[in-house]
Amino acid sequence: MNELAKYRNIGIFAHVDAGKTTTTERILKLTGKIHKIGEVHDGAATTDFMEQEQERGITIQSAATTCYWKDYQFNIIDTPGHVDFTIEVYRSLKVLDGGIGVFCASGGVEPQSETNWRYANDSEVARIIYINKMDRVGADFHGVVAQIKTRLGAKPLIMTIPIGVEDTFIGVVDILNQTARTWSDPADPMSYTDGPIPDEVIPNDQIATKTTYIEAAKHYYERLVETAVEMDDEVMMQWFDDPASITIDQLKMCIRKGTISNDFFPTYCGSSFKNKGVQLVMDAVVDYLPNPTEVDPQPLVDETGVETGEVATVDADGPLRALAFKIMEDKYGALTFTRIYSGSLKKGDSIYNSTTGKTERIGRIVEMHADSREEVDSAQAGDIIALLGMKNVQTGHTLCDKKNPAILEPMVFPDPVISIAIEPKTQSDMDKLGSAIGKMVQEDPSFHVETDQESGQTILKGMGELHLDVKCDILKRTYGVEVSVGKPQVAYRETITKTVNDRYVHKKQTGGAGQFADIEYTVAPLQAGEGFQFESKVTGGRVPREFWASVEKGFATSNPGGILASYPMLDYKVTLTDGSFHAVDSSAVAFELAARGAFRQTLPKASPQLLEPIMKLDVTCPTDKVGDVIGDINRRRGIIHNQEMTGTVVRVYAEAPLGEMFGYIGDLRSQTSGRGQFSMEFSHYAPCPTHIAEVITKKI
Ligand SMILES: Nc1nc2c(ncn2[C@@H]2O[C@H](COP(=O)(O)OP(=O)(O)OP(=O)(O)O)[C@@H](O)[C@H]2O)c(=O)[nH]1
Ligand SMILES: [Mg+2]
Repeated sequence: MNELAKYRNIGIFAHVDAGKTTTTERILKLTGKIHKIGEVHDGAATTDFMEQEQERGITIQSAATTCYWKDYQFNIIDTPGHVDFTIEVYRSLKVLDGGIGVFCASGGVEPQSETNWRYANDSEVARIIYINKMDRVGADFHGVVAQIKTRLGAKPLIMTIPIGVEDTFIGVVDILNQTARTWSDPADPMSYTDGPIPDEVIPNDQIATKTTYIEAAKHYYERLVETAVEMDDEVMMQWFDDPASITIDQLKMCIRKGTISNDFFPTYCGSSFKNKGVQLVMDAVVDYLPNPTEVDPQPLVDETGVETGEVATVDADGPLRALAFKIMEDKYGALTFTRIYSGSLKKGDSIYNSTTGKTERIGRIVEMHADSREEVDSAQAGDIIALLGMKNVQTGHTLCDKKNPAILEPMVFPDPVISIAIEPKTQSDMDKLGSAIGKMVQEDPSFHVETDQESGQTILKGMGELHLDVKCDILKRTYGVEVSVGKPQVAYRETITKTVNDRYVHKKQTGGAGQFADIEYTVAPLQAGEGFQFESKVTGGRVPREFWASVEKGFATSNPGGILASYPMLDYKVTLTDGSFHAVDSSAVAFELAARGAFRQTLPKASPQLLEPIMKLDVTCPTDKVGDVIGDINRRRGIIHNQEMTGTVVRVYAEAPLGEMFGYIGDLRSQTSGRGQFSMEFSHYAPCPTHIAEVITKKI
């Protein structure tokens, strides 16, 4: 087992198609983990091992793999870029210590890169930046660096600049070492030589002024030193006194400090596909990204999720604190991916699940390599491993030592925005459906399943059309369940717009003990995003304190109440103002039932309103088609926020209701002769126009 200082738990994240999986494949080749490079578009990349990934050429689930570079253990998670699978990025960031943010040299800062970057900011994950696809037409290293500054508000620290561009891209200038690394064979990442920086003028399309590579290298070296020395007072003083005395090791130490504190992001470039530049990124992972002991330790919380002030200190000899962050079903059963923050565990150990209160024995421990695995006997703080044989563990559960229990900060998952109804084709499909769905829901907390009370249909809920499409495909191919699939439906919500004061008395006298609860209350609308709130202002014990929670529960569990169309009610507050009770007949149940009655009685009087999900759109289309594209977005009740010209294409930023966006990709393709692209993510809920709301509520 390696010492903790030599661990690097890293994630690779970016927009769809930026080259995360292609880059991971190169890392695996360079570390000797695989012998032959497999390409994404041939369905052969190691980490895209699901059939659905190979056919579509996209990553759907994050894949973990372990490899060694210069004696350092890399635990790498390759994540998907498509917004429908964003939960995979979210949960990976939770368990990683550092990341590589990949950007496409011609696409720039694309929407999902932006979203994932912000997630990483929230989790304070240290990152290096890798600008990939320098060989592509339209590649513009400095343009992307500028976008990173303006769009992400981040500070890139330029560590390499490209030599040549597009089909003349041959390698990079290593700014810190003031050397040039060039590759001779695009199929072989090892075909490089380190030599002097070329004494040539940089092609105009990269830098406006006619500088040479030597001049540019000197310029960026000076910037790099100035930025780096600021991280350490001693080095800074030494630099003031004698700039020439600063060593490369001192600079590396300073860059490491600034990277870990998120002051800046060491920035590299290359072409993973053409096998150029990836080694420098791997060296940067070792040199600049934190080991598990260098990141803020995970906070512990109490049963209600409030931080206790204690943390899970990264120490193999400490009490066990591990987080189950992903469950994956494969042919051998359920694998529980686990990050150990503190302590260690061995095969056969009994561990305590503090979320469920149950104890379980660990069957086997494996180190994952995409879909293959290597058995290990034990694992310790800092490790990311998978456990076999866990029965009652779900995503987000804390595993610990029964004698010294603790709960790690839980994970929060996004709510699904669309749903489809499915129906098994035959009785045998019906029989298999329940267990298949059970396993799939375990694997993916952003995938929900419900049974429609009236029609008896099974409703699948997810993050987007692609998400549910993939689920239906998994049902069919992995579990052999054939289903017919309905049209996608939008997950609407309801709210109220008026404040109402009201009273409800629940009274029942049937033979024995009666039931009595009397409540007076106000229901009032809240701002968007505030959810459901409850407060009691009752004084003088008119409704005893012990029943307040029952009143709250009664309102909360009445949801979805079917006020307009049976969608969950959002953003409203109930204030209990007064009431009365009976010494014998009042009980928690009576007050809960009173609140349920109150919900049905009062919410319809508070001018309920239907809310629809609004999506953020980012559409790219050729300049001559932009009129058609904008016209179409307007017809879909969209609002255009901004347009940006980049080369021969226009990027249109807009928002539109999800209900109008089904099948959009087909329409966009036909408007733009197949050249348009778009991405869409959930933004917020907004009131649905009356004429549309009427149609929807009538359907129910
Ligand atoms: N020209 C060029 N193409 C590349 C480069 N890197 C990746 N590609 C191609 O871009 C496509 C997408 O690459 P992937 O590695 O699947 O991208 P990804 O970021 O993993 O995509 P998702 O996981 O679906 O979000 C593939 O066809 C790659 O061969 C590169 O450096 N240059
Ligand atoms: Mg991928």
